[in-house]
Order: sequence, then C-alpha cells, then structure tokens
Amino acid sequence: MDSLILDSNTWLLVLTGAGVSAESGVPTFRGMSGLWEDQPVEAVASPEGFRKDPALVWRFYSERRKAAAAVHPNPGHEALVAWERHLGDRFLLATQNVDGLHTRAGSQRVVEMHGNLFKTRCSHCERPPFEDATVYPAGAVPECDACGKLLRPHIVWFGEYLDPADIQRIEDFSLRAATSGGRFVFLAAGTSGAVYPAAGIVDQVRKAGGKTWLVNLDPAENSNRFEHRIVGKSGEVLPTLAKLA
Ligand code: BV8
Ligand code: ZN
Repeated sequence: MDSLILDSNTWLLVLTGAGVSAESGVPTFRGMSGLWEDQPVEAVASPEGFRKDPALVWRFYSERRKAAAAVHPNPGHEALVAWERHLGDRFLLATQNVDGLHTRAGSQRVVEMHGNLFKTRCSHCERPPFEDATVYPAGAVPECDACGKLLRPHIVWFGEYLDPADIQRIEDFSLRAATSGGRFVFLAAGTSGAVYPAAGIVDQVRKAGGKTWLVNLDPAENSNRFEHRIVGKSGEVLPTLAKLA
C-alpha cells in the first residue's frame, strides 16, 4: 500500500464525510439509503422542508443531536489530530460532518462546511448562531427570544449556499499550498463524492498540481478523479497510512 509521507515540505488538505464517523456509530447518509422516516434527507434538510413542517425538521435534528452526543471519536478522527499536530499550519481539515466529532477528538484547524448540529440560529433576525444541544420534545418549534420568529439548526441545507468565509478559507489554504514550493496533498476520507461543492475540491486540487488520495469503504462517485485510492475503513486505514517525517 502506498504510504503518505508527511514531512516538512508537505501541505495537507483533508476532506471528510459521514464514513469517518460510521465506526463511532453515526449512521451514514448512504447507510440510511439517503432516507429518514421514508423521506429523502434532501427533503427534510432543506429550506422547503422547514417551511412545510418545522416541527418535523426539529425532530430530525433533535434525534441526531441525541445520537451524536452519545457517541465518541474513533481512531480515524484521532489519526487526523496527530497529523495536524505534526504539520501545524500546513494542515487544514474540511468536513461535511455536522456531528462535531473532529473537534471533540482535538482537531483545531477545522472548517465545518455544512454547519454543526449543536448550534442554532434565528431563521429571521441577524442574531449570531449560538451553542445549543437541546433535544426539543417532538412537535416543539423553538422561537427566537430576540424577534419571536422560528429558530432553526445552524446547518447548510440542500439548495443553500455555504458560508463564503468557509469556502474562502479552503481556497486560501489551497493557494498557499500550491505556491509554497512544497508538496500539496489532498486526502478525502469516508465520502461518496455525491454532494457539491465538496465533491469538486479534488478537481481544484488537481488543477493546482496537488496529489490526491481517497480512503473509502466503497467506490465513490468521484473515485476516478483520485490518483491514490485505498479501500477500507478510515478507523483502520488512517492510523497507519501516514509516515510522519
Ligand atoms: C449549493 C447538512 C448553491 C445537512 C448537507 C453540482 C452538481 C449537482 C448538484 C449540485 C451541484 N451544485 C450544487 C448542487 C446541489 C446540491 C448537491 O450537491 N446535490 C447532490 C445531492 C447532487 N448541493 C447543494 O445544495 C449545496 N449548496 O450548492 O448552493 C446552490 C444553491 C441553489 C441551487 C444550486 C446551487 C449544499 C450542500 C450541503 C447540504 N447539506 N449536510 C445535514 O447533515 O442534515 S450534505 C450531507 O450529505 C453531508 O454533509 C454530506 O455532504 C452529504 C453526504 O455525503 P457523505 O458525507 O459523503 O456521506 P455518504 O453517506 O453519502 O457516503 C459515506 C461514504 O463513506 C460511502 O461512500 C461509504 O462507502 C463510506 N464509508 C462508510 N463507512 C466507512 C466509509 N469509509 C471509510 N470508513 C468507514 N468506516
Ligand atoms: Zn430572531
């Protein structure tokens, strides 16, 4: 198996998806065949879904808060913490996961591209997002105590734009890596490559001359866009994949 050399010349951008949290007991989207209570996740995790039935959407996220609070990071999360400690500012972790397990494992240089389960914001006023681990009772729809309108999970739903600041942080890191004179490496783990813009990062890295690695249990929709592909469980592969030099 090729080994990933992480030395003083290496700049590493990592992208993770639901597969990295699977060994912690968090169901993947594919694992649920994209459905929640026979509804396509895209339908619930969308502005339309919230407009149509905010109580249903809050039940969806309250259940996921409860589940995520009951699990723990796995060796896949921990390996990424060790890589970050070794590379420092030549490391950035972009995750599609909203479960907060990377941060709980100790990762610091993290971009939560699709938001965080344990944050809430107002669907109407400019009140900043706030920490909120509340598991709301079924049927409840919390209201904003600043403007009285509905509160919503601080999550990027399908059809919603990502926070431009998050996109900028990933692009800035990629530009610095690509012009550093060092080796720019991109590794994606536990992701099916089905959701954009995350699934398109591999193409941007290749255009910038970066090396590309995929660690995944099954072939991903964008597998053929990666030079190095390792089939396996991230919790088993990541701890032994890198040579820290
Ligand atoms: C946007 C938060 C502008 C919600 C999420 C271009 C082409 C086609 C479509 C589009 C496009 N550009 C935009 C779109 C539309 C859309 C999109 O991509 N749709 C898809 C379905 C085709 N994108 C958007 O809407 C984005 N916004 O583009 O805004 C815009 C606006 C209007 C109109 C157009 C454009 C917003 C996307 C973010 C949505 N929010 N999450 C929540 O979580 O509740 S996405 C959500 O689904 C996750 O965050 C993640 O991104 C995705 C699930 O994918 P994965 O994480 O990869 O998980 P999955 O289960 O699919 O796969 C797991 C993999 O792990 C599997 O391959 C499995 O083999 C592997 N695995 C399992 N166990 C293990 C393992 N691997 C290793 N070890 C293991 N143990
Ligand atoms: Zn408000």
